[in-house]
Amino acid sequence: MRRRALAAALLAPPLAGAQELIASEAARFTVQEWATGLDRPWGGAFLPDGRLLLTERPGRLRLIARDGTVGPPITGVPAVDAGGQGGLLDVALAPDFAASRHIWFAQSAVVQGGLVARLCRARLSADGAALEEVTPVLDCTPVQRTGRLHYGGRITFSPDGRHLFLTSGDRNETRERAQALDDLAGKVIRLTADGSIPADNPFTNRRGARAEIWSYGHRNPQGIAFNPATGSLFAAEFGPLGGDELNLIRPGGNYGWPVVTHGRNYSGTQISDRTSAPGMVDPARAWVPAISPSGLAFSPGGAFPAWRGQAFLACLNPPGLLRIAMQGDMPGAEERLLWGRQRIRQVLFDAQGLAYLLLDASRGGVLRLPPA
Ligand SMILES: [Ca+2]
Repeated sequence: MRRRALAAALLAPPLAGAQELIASEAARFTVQEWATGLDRPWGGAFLPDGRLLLTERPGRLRLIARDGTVGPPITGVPAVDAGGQGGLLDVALAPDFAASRHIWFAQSAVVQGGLVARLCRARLSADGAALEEVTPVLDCTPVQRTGRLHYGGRITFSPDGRHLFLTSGDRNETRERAQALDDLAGKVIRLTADGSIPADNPFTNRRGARAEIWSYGHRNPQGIAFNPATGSLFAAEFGPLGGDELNLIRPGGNYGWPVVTHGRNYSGTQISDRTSAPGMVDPARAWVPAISPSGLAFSPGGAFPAWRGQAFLACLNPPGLLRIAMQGDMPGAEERLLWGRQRIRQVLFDAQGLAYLLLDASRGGVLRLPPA
């Protein structure tokens, strides 16, 4: 792949095989086409050796070498239903991956003639070629007979490695699922690192409530990450027409959907006449018009010291990368980077602080942003 700096191309779209210089308010970086030929990459996790374990939504899992070389599909991935917004979704390494080689992933699965978002654990073989001991751990039931939208499907671990968090969407057909505590749709779910239900979850002792629930009232959260400066958990979710949200997630919190929202139906009609209500948590930030935020990550700094602790959202429509300066847990000024170009499903940072952008296209790939 040719890689040359094009200082003159500040506002031009990226050229195939080329490198482009971008001057951000906080940092100067270049844009590299790092990995190509990927079909709707959705989530990824860096292995300790620096390779990237990456999902493609149609149902493939691959290892990407440090130079961007795309490996063959890893065998043993279970069947997914890739219709609508479903498929193979996020992947995360178990905190003890170096010893156990365990990984976790989310997918849409056919169950009882319907569809469900499913969390699985597996072991990545020593040579990285196969998944072994694939174990479904949790289905976000009840199973839904119709509709292939709003699975959520993003996974993160707490910084201490003791808990796994999974986002689950409302599945779109019946919005009130997000408010129902006997239903795992429209939730942030918390499990222990081995997949069991923690004894200290907020609804463990509430009759009729699912003990896996950490927070509820979510529409379609596809971003989740811990703020390294404060240890707080944040999630990003798609609103309907307008009303996308960044939320500071607290245990037992009701985030309002569909009772309160800043958004409207796609037809323009009203969903709710309220954007806020007692007992419901207001978003840390809401966007009207929409930005369609999928993945969320906080920069570790590294090669970009000025970005340390700032939040980055992968946006689909309008497409681009949104940088949010954080003051503790308060979102501050925003900067729109690479705006209006390519749909970005997820943003990842490697150990050196370089950002990787997963391009949401059937002929997609991964961009890398090294310092200029
Ligand atoms: Ca909300």
